[in-house]
Amino acid sequence: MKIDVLTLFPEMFSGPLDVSIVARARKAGLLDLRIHNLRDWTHDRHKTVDDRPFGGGPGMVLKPEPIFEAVEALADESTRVVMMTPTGRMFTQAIARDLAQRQHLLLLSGSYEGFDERIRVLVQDELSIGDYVLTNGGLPAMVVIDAVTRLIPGVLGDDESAADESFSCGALEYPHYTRPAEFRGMKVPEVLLSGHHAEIEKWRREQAALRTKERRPDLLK
Ligand code: 4GS
Repeated sequence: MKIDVLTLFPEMFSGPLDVSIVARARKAGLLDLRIHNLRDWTHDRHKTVDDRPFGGGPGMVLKPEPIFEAVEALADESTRVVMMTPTGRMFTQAIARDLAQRQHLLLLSGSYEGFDERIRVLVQDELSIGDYVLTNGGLPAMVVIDAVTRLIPGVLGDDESAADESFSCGALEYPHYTRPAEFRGMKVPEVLLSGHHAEIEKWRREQAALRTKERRPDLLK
């Protein structure tokens, strides 16, 4: 899969995408990730990407021209162009699964400024990572890249993906324990030490259901 990102802060993207599973996917050639600076599609000496809003008011607005030129250069008919914005639909695991099927994504990260409304004709999808206001769309793009990358076939080992399958079905995870069996007076539930696989399975299912009911009843529609 190929993912292009258009941002005013390409330097933000080094670090999170250079470690762990995403780094491994890139090295294995399963993810071809390219970060582009929006300023590369300006033509003036100052590399201007923004301007004052028509109608007045505070703040600046990202000009349409560099964004149109960049999208025209980076996207074709098969590209899914996705804009990161709090006005988008909420990003979920189901959307991550859908995006992971695509050949090519182009993610647009806004800055502290808004996009000129007319760039919306370029995008197929607008996504928000949650109801809070960030300083720019870099983190939202990285959240999408992270969640999508681990779903690209071949990225997770059999063990890693099997562990996910069993409880990514809309419930919260069951509680996990490792050694020691007693730590500072806190004991691991007896059933987990029993070696009785059917009983363990049943306990985990119950715990997952209980937790989901208590903490995230909205997931149990
Ligand atoms: C989000 C969000 C966001 C909104 C970008 C204010 C700078 C900022 N983008 N999910 N302008 N939450 N964007 O907060 O996607």
